Amino acid sequence: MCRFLFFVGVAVLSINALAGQSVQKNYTDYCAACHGADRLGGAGPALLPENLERLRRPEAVKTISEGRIASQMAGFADKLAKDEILALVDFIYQPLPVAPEWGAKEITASHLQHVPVGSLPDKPVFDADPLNLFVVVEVGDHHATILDGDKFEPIYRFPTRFALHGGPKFSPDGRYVFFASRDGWISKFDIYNLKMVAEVRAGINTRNIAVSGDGKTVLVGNYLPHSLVLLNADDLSLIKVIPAVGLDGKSSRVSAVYQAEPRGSFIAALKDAKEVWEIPYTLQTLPADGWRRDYSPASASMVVPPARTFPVRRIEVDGYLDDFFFDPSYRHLIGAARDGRKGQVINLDTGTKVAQVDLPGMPHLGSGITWEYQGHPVMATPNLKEALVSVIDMTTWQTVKQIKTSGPGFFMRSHENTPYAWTDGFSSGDPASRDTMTLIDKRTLEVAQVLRPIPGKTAAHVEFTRDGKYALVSVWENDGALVIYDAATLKEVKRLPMNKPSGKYNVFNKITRSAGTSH
Ligand code: DHE
Repeated sequence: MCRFLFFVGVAVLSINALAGQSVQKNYTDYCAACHGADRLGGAGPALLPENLERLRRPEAVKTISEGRIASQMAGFADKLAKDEILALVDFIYQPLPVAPEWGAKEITASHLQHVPVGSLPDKPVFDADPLNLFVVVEVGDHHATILDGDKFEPIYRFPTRFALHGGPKFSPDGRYVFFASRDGWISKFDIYNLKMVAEVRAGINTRNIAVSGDGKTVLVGNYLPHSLVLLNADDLSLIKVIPAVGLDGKSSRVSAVYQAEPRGSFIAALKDAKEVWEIPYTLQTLPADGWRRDYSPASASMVVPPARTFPVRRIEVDGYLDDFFFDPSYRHLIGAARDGRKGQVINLDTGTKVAQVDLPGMPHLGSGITWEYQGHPVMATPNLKEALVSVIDMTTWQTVKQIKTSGPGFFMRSHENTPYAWTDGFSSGDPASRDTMTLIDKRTLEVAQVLRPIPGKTAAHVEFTRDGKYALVSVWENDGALVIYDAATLKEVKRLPMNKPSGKYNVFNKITRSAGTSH
């Protein structure tokens, strides 16, 4: 009996070893040329579990079998058997045995300067109003479209890096747009000349970027490695890498980075450290309170960081905060943990917690917006788990109202010149609400209307033209569209076919930090 078990055991081990060998060999033969021998990516994206979170396994099987339309990815169903494809899928969802390096050396080596800095004309090559353009990110086939916001006509469509995430960020004059991909590629695109200027890979798994208010610096937040990366905005060359290590000595993923222009600083959210980091990018006088270790105050009461040294101010907080919203002055930060029911309000000047806010349904603070309600500034955020929009008074930090919507939302938008705040039902598991847009009257906090841009198809993410007269809604499907509404009559005025348009960003609204849009 024992001998029988021994032989079975040896046979199983041998089969596994063989399967392991063949999957490694198949990976080397068919995948490594584009995705890298180390799975860290090359012409194709990195194939690591952290980077594949948005790709469900059946979709991965389909991609390896059939390829991916409008990309270099070929199908392998004619070369690999079904079980070999399944083994490859299992393989790419396995973590790497050793955490990969991605430091200054690797970042610098990845740098691509497509166009010399300052060599392109300073005048747009098109007639459209450069401040009323939209940058539309189409994640279906990894492209972006520059759209004329007056005529609603595409001006130019170009390929982006694989899986962009977070809002693209603009230079202060709106001429350049910066993108981040989940694979860590940061790209700078010249909108006036419709040309990619430079690219660099700043991480292996990146969250998002922020561009400083003076337009000189780009900050990148990474999950892998645990780092912040500072780049020169003109050519995306490396300034420095800041390892994300908490006061307890443990390293942390960076959840997100933001730029706080009125403060002349960047703010970073850390996923695994009970700290918020502020990194000044200008010669600004900042209060000394709350500065820790990395920077010694020059005087007891005031701190003047030297130019472009990017010291880190650590603000210790009560718990993990990984999703942020700011009041318009950037004096207060509202932070929440993805799994928490309470948000905290931190006064960034003093570095102290000043209030707690009720956020019961897992808020998506990154989508929050603000407006004046009965003489008070309020913020509103959708909730990922409940069909509610939370409206919070930003002077008392009390909940003014929880507004019932048609489904849990993901994105929310408005504009100074429109009475409605629009939110989707994108986070709903129910197809009956995923196709809706709920319009909330900002004056009454009542639901004014529920729209169904294309019944049965997922609706998401709204953005307004610079004058607030039109709202552009994404129909989040491969055969999707931008559905453009007159924001006053709520009548559809145009429909543009798009391939899963994840988000669209109006240059003017972004660079003027409209209260109705994300910053
Ligand atoms: Fe996002 C913005 C975090 C999943 C599409 N998302 C942001 C921001 C953060 C964030 C912190 C604001 C940063 C910025 O714009 O610079 N997103 C997260 C998550 O933690 C979460 C829930 C899980 C994750 O895997 O990262 C998540 N996000 C998604 C998606 O599944 C979405 C729908 C599809 C995708 O592309 O991955 C998605 N997130 C977006 C978009 C924005 C965004 C389109 C920009 C919104 C804007 O209007 O500015």
